[in-house]
Amino acid sequence: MLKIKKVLGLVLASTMLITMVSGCGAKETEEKNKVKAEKLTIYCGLMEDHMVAAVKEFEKETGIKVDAVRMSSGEIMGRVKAEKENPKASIWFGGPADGFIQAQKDGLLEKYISANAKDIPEQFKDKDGYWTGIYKGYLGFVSNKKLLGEKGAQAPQSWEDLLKPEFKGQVVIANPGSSGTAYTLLSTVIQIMGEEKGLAYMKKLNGQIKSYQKSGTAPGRMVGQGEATVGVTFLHDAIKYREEGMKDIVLSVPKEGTGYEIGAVAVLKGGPDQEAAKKFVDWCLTVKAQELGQTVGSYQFLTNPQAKAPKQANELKDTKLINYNLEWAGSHKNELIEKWSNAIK
Ligand code: S7P
Repeated sequence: MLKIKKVLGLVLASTMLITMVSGCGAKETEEKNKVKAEKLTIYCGLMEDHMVAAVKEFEKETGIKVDAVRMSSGEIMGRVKAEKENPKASIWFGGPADGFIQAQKDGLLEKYISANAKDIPEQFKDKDGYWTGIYKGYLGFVSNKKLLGEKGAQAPQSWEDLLKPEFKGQVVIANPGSSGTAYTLLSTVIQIMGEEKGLAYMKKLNGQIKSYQKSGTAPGRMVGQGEATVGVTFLHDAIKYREEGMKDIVLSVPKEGTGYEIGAVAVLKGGPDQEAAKKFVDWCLTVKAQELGQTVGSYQFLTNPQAKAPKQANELKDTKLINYNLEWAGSHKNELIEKWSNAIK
């Protein structure tokens, strides 16, 4: 009898154990499925290949499924504004912070101070936590060595040089209305020359323009392919094209100094999947995420002091920068673009 009781006791105990273990397994699977079900829609201002690499790594690390669309700054702003009542995306990833400041003023951003933001120096983030900087890039001139040679011209060394007769119809920039890069150009010129002289300069520059492109990355590519002699772009983009084989690319910087971007990330207000969005911001501030760009040819300086800057950025380390007033640039974005548009009519 005692023996039977013992056996029954053992059977009961092992059944309980199995139930507990399989219960744990079910819970784990349920947790996993929950993570798997998490998703995120991102509007991205970075180069396409950088965006793809970031999405792949973030998905791998978190299991969150990401849907990302590459657009220029002005396009992202337009899309987010149009979707204000029914937001489709939850993250704005990359592009100059001027656009983020404008978006914050328009009530389109959600405040989020990531725990990882403690690692990012003050000058690279919004003091109220609406956006956080992930990289820094310098504006400059890109020229085509072969075309310069054919004209007996030198690469521009100042903003005035772009107005030289040899560059008539040979300058390519993007449209400040669509492009964050081109807005950095407009705002830089106005910060250096003052509004009146700056707009007069942009009007003269308009007479030199071959074409206005949608994206600020286009001038480097066009100049590299010999479609135009000079352009204004973020210099790290020109380095990328040169590395990819456009050997005629030469870089130069205006001696008066140049403007720069702080590339940012932010949570969009009222977007779906806010928790996943916060995880994405957390991730963007990590060393690993910041060092990912250089593996696909994105050579900006980085905002996390522990992250290793790409060696290619070394070439730009002595660039003379102006004291770019980002807050002013962002707050006056709509107004300056309208004034520029009227000035070049
Ligand atoms: O990812 C490279 C990069 O230069 O692209 C952004 C650049 O402004 C292009 O966007 P737009 O088309 O709006 O001009 C920069 O933020 C970034 O460094």
